[in-house]
Amino acid sequence: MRGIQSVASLSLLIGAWAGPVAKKWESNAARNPAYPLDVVDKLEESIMPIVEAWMAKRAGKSNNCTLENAAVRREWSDLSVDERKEYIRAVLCLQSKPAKAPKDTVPGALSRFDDFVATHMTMAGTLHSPTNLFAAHRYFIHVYEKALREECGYKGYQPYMNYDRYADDPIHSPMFDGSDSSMGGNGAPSEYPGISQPFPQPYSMMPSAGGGGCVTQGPFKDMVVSLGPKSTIVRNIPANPRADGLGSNPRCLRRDVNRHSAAGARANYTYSTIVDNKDIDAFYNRYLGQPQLKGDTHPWGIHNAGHYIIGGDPGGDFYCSPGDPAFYFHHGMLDRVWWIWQMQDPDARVHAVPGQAAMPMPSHGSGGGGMGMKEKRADIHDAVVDLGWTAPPVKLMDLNEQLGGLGGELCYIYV
Ligand SMILES: *[C@@H]1O[C@H](CO)[C@@H](O)[C@H](O)[C@H]1NC(C)=O
Ligand SMILES: *[C@@H]1O[C@H](CO)[C@@H](O)[C@H](O)[C@H]1NC(C)=O
Ligand SMILES: [Cu+2]
Repeated sequence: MRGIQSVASLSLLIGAWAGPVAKKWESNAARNPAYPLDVVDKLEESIMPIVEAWMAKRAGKSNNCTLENAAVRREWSDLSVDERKEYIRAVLCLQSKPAKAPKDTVPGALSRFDDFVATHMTMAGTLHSPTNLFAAHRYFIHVYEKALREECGYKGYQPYMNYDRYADDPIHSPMFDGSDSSMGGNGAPSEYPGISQPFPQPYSMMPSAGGGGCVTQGPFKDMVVSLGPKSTIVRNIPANPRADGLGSNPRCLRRDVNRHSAAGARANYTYSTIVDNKDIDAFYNRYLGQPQLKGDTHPWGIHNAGHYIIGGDPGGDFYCSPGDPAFYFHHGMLDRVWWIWQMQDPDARVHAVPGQAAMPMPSHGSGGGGMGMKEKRADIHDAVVDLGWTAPPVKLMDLNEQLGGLGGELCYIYV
């Protein structure tokens, strides 16, 4: 270990960041030639020397997490077709395992997969306050990835969705083309009205892209959605037997794979969100599309834009959105964006938490408006992220470091 570290720091000293040490992430970094690097991918490549310098500085404080042993989360289409199928197998496995959620409070959780949906519904305040949004979703994805690996024998890591790759034609992309190595197809044409957005006319509605009905192709065509709805997004969905949405309400997976939404998550939007917002609150606000920029024809903010690429039910429902397995790809991308932002200036940014100038999440779809209370800055080091019975409560500030946080349990990078 010591030998490896000194070689790594030597390579830093001489300014050659691709030193002689075999890095797991380099050997894993195969790219799909169909997608040339976009501006955000290039920005990510450019931070690697900074990441390396940061890790050298953190030596002894990263809980044995190193760039050499870090897990690698990759973009969906950079995985081989067999790797994609292996991921899909693990998700289907999670959907076939019995739920651990308490039956009396969450009778609608039919599987381990649903456990995570129920957590997102019941702990929505914890997950979505300005202080918690980034960190709590980082933890949420981590525990989902852990369940795929530990309970379903998945050997890889959670893939992410680089929105820009699919923005032109998402329904014919490796994410959503309905093939057996995709995350399922589009929903059938329906009366889907689109999804309301927190912006004045003419941007108060994310228009339908023609889908919205049941997904009929691909690995999730027979998926049973049970929890929710809790918001009323899609017409003609049977109401949940319980007002809190936690009852059993078996129905199909509905989607409107939406290019209008994706247009607001193109690489130039993501790039600008990262590089034009040096302050954590400004970054946080822009990520949520706030305040609306003059003349912006796709003002959703990358968070909403990424969500409504999927839309439908439960993807368009603020509370139940993790009920569409594509949710984790979207929040994986957001986590990646946060990491790239942090690494623009790690000394100042890694431990920054959105605070007093952060605007609460605007109401979108239905629900979520003004979510959660702001923590007092003095209390931030005591703040806890509690995902209920899904995972042990952890300190908010332990989630900021992707490489070494949570006592080393968080140890991954994106390529
Ligand atoms: C780091 O690794 C060393 C040697 O294997 C071990 O003794 C130590 O407990 C580890 N520290 C943490 C925080 O995991
Ligand atoms: C991104 O590019 C599109 C045109 O391709 C433009 O309409 C939009 O305003 C740009 N957005 C940003 C944030 O630069
Ligand atoms: Cu969420």
